[in-house]
Amino acid sequence: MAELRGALIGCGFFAVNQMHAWRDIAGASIVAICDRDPERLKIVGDQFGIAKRYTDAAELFAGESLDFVDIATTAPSHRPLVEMAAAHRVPVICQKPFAPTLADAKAMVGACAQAGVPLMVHENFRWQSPIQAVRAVLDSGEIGTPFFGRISFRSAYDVFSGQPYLATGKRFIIEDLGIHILDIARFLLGDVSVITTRTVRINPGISGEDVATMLMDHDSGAISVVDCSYATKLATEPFPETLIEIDGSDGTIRLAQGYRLTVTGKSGTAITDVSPPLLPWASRPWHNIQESVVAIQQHWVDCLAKGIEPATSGADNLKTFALVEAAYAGAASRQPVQLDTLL
Ligand code: NAD
Ligand code: 89Y
Repeated sequence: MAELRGALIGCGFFAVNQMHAWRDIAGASIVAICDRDPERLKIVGDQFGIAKRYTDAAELFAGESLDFVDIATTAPSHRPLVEMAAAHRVPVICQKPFAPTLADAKAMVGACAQAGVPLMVHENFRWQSPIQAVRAVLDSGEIGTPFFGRISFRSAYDVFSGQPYLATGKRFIIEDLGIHILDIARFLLGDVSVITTRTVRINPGISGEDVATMLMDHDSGAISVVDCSYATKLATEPFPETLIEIDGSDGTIRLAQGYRLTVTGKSGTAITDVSPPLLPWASRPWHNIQESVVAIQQHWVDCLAKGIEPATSGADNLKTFALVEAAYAGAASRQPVQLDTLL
């Protein structure tokens, strides 16, 4: 099969990882890039040897014949760009957070469905190899039926120097990072019916909340706690590790700092090192996230080839996005929020 011809829109901080990953992936390559900032366009174009460069996405779609487009801009531009891709019948990947509001997200899913265009949200955390290792243990049946989970991300890593916009939005940790951890909770324990949330801001230099604690009822009957913080100073900084505790009817899973996986189940206790590989272009501590970018982009290419829906399709991501909206609503009202009122 001929290589898929892709274009990348948004050549900022995170897009560099996506460009590295596209070079590693069989079956697709990036033939054109777009950024409204000519400086970013030049930096990424020169680094990856891409000659076709556009400062206007409309000109990109008009000028190129594309098999897919990869949108790596920040959320405010996602809806117009996804709708532009749908109008040109170009399959589309869109970075998280999928949109500024759930109403926008639903409209984007609708536009792609109506155009018959595949849509995947770049929700990559569930593709991290330690998280996939936890999923594999659950699938093996070793710990029986899960009844409790804690999915935890606590750090004091300075994310603001690389992503200064994170310090200025009214919303911060749930929308930016919690969205991944909520998605992991869905991936491991299934969909959610009710969420209760408390948030607080510790860092006086930012506008949004930097600590969030969420309690969720899953349709499976399991209960989980999702807790996120960028105000937690630890002896050894864990960024960007997600730590996991799952209790099941026949045992337990613990994914501890340092990528140490302990499984106690039907066949005893096993301790494994599930550290992600350090790809040649990757850099610690981001290598965990960087590896997952390759995995999700390869998944996209495989799904396009087979004509099947990606795991984090737009439709699937509405359920993760609804958790974000519900968390903010519940933090404001201090009341539990039912998810079926939003979806
Ligand atoms: P950034 O601001 O560094 O880069 C965004 C780029 O998009 C900028 O260069 C900007 O000029 C360009 N842009 C914006 N609107 C445009 C438009 N309409 N047309 C063309 N170009 C446009 O942002 P970033 O830190 O790279 O983040 C991008 C997205 O990636 C965000 O949504 C962020 O949440 C997400 N992100 C995801 C992960 C992950 O692990 N999945 C990690 C970090 C960031
Ligand atoms: O933007 C965020 C993301 O998606 O992963 C980590 C991050 O870069 C900072 O919280």
